[in-house]
Amino acid sequence: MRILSVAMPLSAAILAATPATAAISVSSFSSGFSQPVFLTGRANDLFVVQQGGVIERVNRSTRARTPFFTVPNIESGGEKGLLGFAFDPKYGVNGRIYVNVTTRVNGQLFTEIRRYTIPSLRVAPADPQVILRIAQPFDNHNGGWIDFARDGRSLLIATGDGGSGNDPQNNAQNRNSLLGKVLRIDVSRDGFPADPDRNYAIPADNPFGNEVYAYGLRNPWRGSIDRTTGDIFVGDVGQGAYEEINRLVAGSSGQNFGWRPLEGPIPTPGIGDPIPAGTTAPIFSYDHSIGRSVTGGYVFRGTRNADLFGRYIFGDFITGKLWSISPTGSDLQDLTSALAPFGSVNIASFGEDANRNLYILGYDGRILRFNNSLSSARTAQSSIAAFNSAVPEPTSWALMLTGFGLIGLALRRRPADTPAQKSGENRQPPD
Ligand SMILES: [Ca+2]
Ligand SMILES: [Ca+2]
Ligand SMILES: [Ca+2]
Repeated sequence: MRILSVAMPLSAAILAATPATAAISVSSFSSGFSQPVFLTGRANDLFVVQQGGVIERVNRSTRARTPFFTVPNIESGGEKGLLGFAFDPKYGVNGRIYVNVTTRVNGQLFTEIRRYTIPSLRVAPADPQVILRIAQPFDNHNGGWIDFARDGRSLLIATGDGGSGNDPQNNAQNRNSLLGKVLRIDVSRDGFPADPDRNYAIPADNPFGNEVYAYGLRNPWRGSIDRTTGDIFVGDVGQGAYEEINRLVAGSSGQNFGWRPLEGPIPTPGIGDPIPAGTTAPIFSYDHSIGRSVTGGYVFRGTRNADLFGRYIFGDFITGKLWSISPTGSDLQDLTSALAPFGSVNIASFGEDANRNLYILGYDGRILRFNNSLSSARTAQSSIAAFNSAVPEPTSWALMLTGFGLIGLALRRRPADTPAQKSGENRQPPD
């Protein structure tokens, strides 16, 4: 477990330089999707996951679109719907896909992790199989990201704190709750034969002997695994003060990322909980003068852009800001100018194709792609060498933002989500 003190030398704030800009360009890849919230790739195809339940296949060369699968029986809208998607690592032989959806049964909202078998590949048994069902106390904060860990059978699931504001049930700090967590479950077998809502097993090396892999998260909308290093990155949407990027160094688990006692680098305004010992600080955070809803991205491992290779790309849903940082959170680059030709882009998600090239999903239906860079002749190998020799550095830009955040805190304090704010949910998946 990697433990970082949350104590930050605030006196050092406001000394940092402004972030560097980078000559990165982006072009339109496709458009006309309905609330695209995720994208992944296999071979020469992209799979565009849309919040209402439709998954479309897009040929990367011709850009022709064909239906792939529509997830039935979900409740969509606001922060609900089809929120996460993953191919089984053995999809080519078993045809299995996994989705993270919200659904309502007898008035109760649930998160369900479901497995479907694509009929064209294999005759499906009783589809879907609900792998995991979690009751949702409130409609918002349903997390979303799922993906398979590198072991090929453990599914990682990002769950929100349940919803409302200020995590009123204190779910995120409760290691017996499945809310406000990164969960890790073994979907290859059923360790709970008597429980129809738990059709998976607990990996033997989970840190607390249950589903919990890391905790203290508010609404971890988008995460990713760096397939080169095994590090896991999770963007956690903040409440009224800070947005943050969290990192689980490869092989580490059990981190407490701090919510609700902490929001980003500061005690959550209006909470006053004692700060738990041994919390893990975000590698990067920014306050609400910069952006208001972080969209976690990817460490770029594609072939198209050597300038981005090995850097973590992420953005903000509300302000359309686009950034990159080193995997330790240093060396912030502002890439937002690359989006200027496209006007305002509500960055709902990022996604990778089979070559790990990166796409940006605009919630209005546009899919953008990073262009080849001028220096793309640089080999990936040299970039890997440079990355591996990198040494963690202080997050000076985050420190500066921390300083500004504290100065402006009293002015920006926001209480629990109000009905008016809830009614504004339909503007975005993550709040
Ligand atoms: Ca919820
Ligand atoms: Ca079971
Ligand atoms: Ca945190």
